[in-house]
Amino acid sequence: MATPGSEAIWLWIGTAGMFAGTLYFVARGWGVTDPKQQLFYILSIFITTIATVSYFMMATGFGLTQVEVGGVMLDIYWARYADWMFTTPLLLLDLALLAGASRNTMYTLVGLDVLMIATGAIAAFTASAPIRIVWWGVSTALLLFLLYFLVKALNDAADQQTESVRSLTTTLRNMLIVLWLAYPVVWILGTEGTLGILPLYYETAAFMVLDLVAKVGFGFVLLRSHSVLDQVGQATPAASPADD
Ligand SMILES: *C/C=C(C)/C=C/C=C(C)/C=C/C1=C(C)CCCC1(C)C
Repeated sequence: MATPGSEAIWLWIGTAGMFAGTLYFVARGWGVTDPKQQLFYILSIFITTIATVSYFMMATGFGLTQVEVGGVMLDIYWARYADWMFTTPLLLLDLALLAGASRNTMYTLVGLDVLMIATGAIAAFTASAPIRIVWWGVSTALLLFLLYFLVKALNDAADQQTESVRSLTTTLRNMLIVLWLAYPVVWILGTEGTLGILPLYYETAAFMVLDLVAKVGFGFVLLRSHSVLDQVGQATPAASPADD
């Protein structure tokens, strides 16, 4: 167990933000009785709860360790990877359920995602700087393939959706693509990349903002309209005129 430096401020803000998001989702979902809508609340609440625990662990130093790379000690917040291992599959599940994607699509997305986070964690714990970059490349390639597959799978599922569900799916999909692509960039520029471009203080702030928008912001947009969530899986025949 190590002690966080000045970057702890961002970890405390992250803890507070994730906790506030959790409370908001719990309060908003309290009276919801429709099982289909409840599932989106359950997923969103678990996502921010896991992140609250992870941020608290990091802020208090439990989630921090040191890895020696080329004689230099790097501060590595390992709790991020434990968090992402669970929260990123849940985020993908949120989107796949909204889109009405098939079970096989969900398994494929979750499988690629778990591999991406696992190889990213290996990168963070590798002692050789060049090998770290190789693992980063493997993880980033998996992310690119995952995003390609996501776009294709959601397009394929589009004709099973009503217009408003499709539009919400597209908004969330675009949010996810832009936000998720920023993670490998922050990582390689930050402490983990060993290039020394982005100091830990700024890297921690960047991950905190990304995490809050990708979890609380994403959940906020997803749960904004109950009437849209009500239409999940209820495409009208008129929505697919090309089918005759
Ligand atoms: C709420 C947390 C989210 C949405 C986290 C997403 C994280 C990623 C997309 C991380 C990707 C990474 C790579 C593609 C390369 C290596 C390092 C990672 C793990 C930062």
